[in-house]
Amino acid sequence: MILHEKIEAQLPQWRERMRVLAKEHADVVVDHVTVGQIIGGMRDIKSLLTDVSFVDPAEGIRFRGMSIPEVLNALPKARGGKMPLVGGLYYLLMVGEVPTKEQAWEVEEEWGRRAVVPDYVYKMLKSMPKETHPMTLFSQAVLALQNQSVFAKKYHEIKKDAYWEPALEDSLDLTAKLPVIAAFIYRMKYFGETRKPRYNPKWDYGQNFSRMMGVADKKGYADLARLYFILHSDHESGNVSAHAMHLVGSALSDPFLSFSAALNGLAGPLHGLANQECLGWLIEVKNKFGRVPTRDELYKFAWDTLNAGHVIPGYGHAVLRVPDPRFTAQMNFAKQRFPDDDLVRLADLVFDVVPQVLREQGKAKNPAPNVDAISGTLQYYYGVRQFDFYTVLFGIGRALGVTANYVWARALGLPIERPKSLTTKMLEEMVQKELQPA
Ligand code: CMX
Repeated sequence: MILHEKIEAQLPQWRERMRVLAKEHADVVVDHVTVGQIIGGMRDIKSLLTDVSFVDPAEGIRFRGMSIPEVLNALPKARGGKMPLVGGLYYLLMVGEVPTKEQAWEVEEEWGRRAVVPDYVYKMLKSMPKETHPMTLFSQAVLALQNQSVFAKKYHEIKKDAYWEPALEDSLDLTAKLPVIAAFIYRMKYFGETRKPRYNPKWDYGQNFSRMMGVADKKGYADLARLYFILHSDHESGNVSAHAMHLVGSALSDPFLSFSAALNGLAGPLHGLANQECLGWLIEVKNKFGRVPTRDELYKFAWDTLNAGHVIPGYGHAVLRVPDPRFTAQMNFAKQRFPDDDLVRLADLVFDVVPQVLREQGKAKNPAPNVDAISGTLQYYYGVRQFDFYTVLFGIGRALGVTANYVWARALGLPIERPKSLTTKMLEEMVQKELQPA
């Protein structure tokens, strides 16, 4: 299997780099930690290791060193579409090289062979109460698949340096089944349909998802699915979903257990749920005016939101200090395909007005849009209007990045995570010591 061969070939070199760092330079100081960072959610403490992606505050995410425009340009495109094959992105994240079209298709074909979801998972989903949140169903389905884990089965039979191999098997199985499960949840929850979705190995990941969701492809939803999964795949290791996957995986819990945990974190309103809030705000604006407002009307509405003590969703970022390139890629997609859509015009106007308002308010460190400022708008255009489903879409994409990290964490033998805690009294004593005259 192509990913297996490519990763195996790189292992000696990566393991040697890790050995040199860990054995010969373990005492080199990387960062210092302040009281504010300990109380403030460990913000910005440089303490995680990943080579899969890096967020540059002045530029945004880079996947394996490549910016979003570079990735979208370089990866092989899907047949009949303008967006790259998701299989090509998975190859890039796993291997660190841009694949040829054939190599990208090898990943797609692996997915095609593995995209069968066992009957008991469907039965379990069907037996859940109707009002269950789609993210709960999604996470449950992943957990239910855990008994299929090759990693869990082989754990006692193999040595540590071979863990990455069943981890890769599980990662491919998991990522192959996620679009099938998500589409089933979508059709079941909102349309009462319980037919098993059929993944056609002749089509790529995006096309299959579009067909299984029942969203007519003539309008380009397959391309949006490809773009969406690529853009949401990875954002370093410190965000809640990626970190949850890494943390649980560091206990050698298999990829199904670990990814279910990642989804539970993604389901939180401060993380993956934010995209639905952004669309909600845009629709609130549109409903209030009954049309796309003028610049002045929007300026006042934005100030009213702030004065009411609310944030403007889709703007600001904990790390980024420029417009999120994931926002820009999605805005370009919308402007190229449906520039006259009211919500797209509104999102564009908001992009013009809100940064100015946030700058005038002077609080947000970054007044620019983040990925969520537009992502819901695109789904809405294609008829996926069930807001609470949007985080499931995020979850499919996020699986690509976090499983690549999982495989490499096992390949490099990264140990169980165990930071040290302090008590409040200890922090106060440290502060007192600092304040005492020398
Ligand atoms: N509207 C109003 N106020 C904002 C703001 C916004 N969009 N963004 C930041 N601020 C405020 C903060 O609430 C904070 O105010 P207080 O000092 O009163 O607490 C102040 O500006 C400083 O915040 P910051 O350091 O710039 O931002 P944080 O790192 O604390 O928070 C984020 C980042 C994304 C949570 C914040 O910008 C926000 O709430 N944005 C709106 C919600 C949103 O879009 N979430 C999606 C995030 C997507 C992602 O993480 O990928």
